[in-house]
Amino acid sequence: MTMVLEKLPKIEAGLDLLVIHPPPWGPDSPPLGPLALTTFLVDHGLQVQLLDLNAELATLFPEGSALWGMDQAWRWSTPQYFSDIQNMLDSVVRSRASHILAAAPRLIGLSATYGKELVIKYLLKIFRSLGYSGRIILGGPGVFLAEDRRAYASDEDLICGYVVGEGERATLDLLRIPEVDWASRQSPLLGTATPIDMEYLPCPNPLLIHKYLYAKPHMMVEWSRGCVRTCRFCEMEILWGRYRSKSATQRVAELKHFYEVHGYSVFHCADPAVNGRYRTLMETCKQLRALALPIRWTGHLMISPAMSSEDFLLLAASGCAKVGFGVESGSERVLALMHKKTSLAAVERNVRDAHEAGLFVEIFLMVGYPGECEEDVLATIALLRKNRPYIDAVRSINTVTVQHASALWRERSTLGIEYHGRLVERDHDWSFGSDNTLEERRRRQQRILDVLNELGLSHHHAAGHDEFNS
Ligand code: B12
Ligand code: SF4
Repeated sequence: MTMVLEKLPKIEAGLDLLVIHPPPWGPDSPPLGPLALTTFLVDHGLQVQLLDLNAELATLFPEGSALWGMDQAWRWSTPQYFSDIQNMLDSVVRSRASHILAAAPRLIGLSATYGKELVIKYLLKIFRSLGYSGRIILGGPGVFLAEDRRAYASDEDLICGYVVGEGERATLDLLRIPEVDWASRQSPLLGTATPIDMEYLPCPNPLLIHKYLYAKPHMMVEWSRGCVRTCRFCEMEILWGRYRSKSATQRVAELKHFYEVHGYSVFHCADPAVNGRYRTLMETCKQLRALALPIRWTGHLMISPAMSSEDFLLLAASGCAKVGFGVESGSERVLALMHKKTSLAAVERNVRDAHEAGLFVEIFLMVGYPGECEEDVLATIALLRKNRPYIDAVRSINTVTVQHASALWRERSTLGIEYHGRLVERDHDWSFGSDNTLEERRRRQQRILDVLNELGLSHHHAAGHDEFNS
């Protein structure tokens, strides 16, 4: 262990900001958000380093590898399980924390996602126990909402700011705040930003991460931010603001660079919907086909009546290996309630055309949307049976989560969604009328799972961890 610890990246002295990416997160590819942020700030002349604590710990504790499966992410956010994880990691985390404090960065930034609260609070506790009295900021989707930031209220002796939403410009602004203004602050600053145009985002620089921590040549990329649709259960509109896209030329130049300069050959697009701008996607695919690089890419697509069978053949010819469709339900009525702006005819056509073009087709399903009834569950089952030949896997089958940055949450009272003060699973435990309770949604989920098993379709209960495994 000492030997391996010594191999870990040195933390530079004189940093303006040290960005820490804490666990848990998929350890198969570099964390795009922290990497994009670090690249942007370095490009703007700041001394910024990215410490990928997630990958470091995943590498140092191969015996705990199951903990990095996304199906195990809940252990990191459940106190009785987290205390075991903490015991396992403690000496290494303390040692890394003392390296950090010895390097004395002007600011430490922690990347927060839902489910990392206990880990982040644990890190803050260690910094405090080592006598740290410097400044820490938190950024990432896990601190977007005021209610999420409340988890850290008792740590605000160390937290001097939160970056809310898109990180690049807001963090740049925070780093430019004069020392005297920081000192006069009584409560943490809130950094918010107006959405940046994608052409001003530099290509994430893989040299800012330590490649030996990643065994696979996999890279997350982003071609767009935000979404052109506004499905009522989804948070993308609020998290990202208006839809923006890189040009086809910029996207292709970045993939070429990643491949030729850094040796990456498998890419996953983090975009909420890769086909948000249909023409740009088609142009991207044409340019990739012409380049004929030996690369593969995957991404999430919204169901689109505009896409033809030829379009999916073009996707395949460009290196696309797998697509994930947000199908959600087999009921036209529920799709309308969700504001999915799709039809079952389009679902069936897209799924069939993608599969016939040779793409691996995954679909996402949701059970128990407010207003869903028995007939709608039967309609979802019928859709699965009918289209079984074209569906390769069900990526996730979730009982509906009323995410707090969604329209569903904002309109919960008007819609008649009720909570019972039993926030056992944060935003899962709600009911709609007498027949749409958590128990009932789980029953419906199980019914559909039984059908998937009968049809021999692989599935996950929640967002899966096999983004890159095919
Ligand atoms: C890819 C992805 C995954 C992959 C990750 C694969 C990998 N190895 O990277 C997989 C499938 C594994 C995954 C899993 C989960 N995910 Co996910 N995922 C995404 C997705 C689609 C893209 C992430 C991304 O790269 N975005 C692009 C980058 C540029 O954005 P970013 O990371 O947000 O970073 C920006 C800012 O947040 C900020 N920022 C980020 N870090 C920091 C740090 C500092 C210091 C500062 C100042 C700023 C800052 O600046 C960055 C640049 O602007 C997002 C949705 C989306 N499109 O963003 C959801 C998303 C991040 N996931 C989410 C969730 C809930 C999960 C799960 C918990 C789902 C589940 N129930 O299983 C799991 C578990 C995650 C875990 N903790 O282990 C939520 C998070 C919500 C929240 N409030 O935290 C999101 C936003 C989707 C959603 N709304 O449902 N996910
Ligand atoms: S569910 Fe998909 S298509 Fe709908 S708003 Fe969210 S990302 Fe866009």
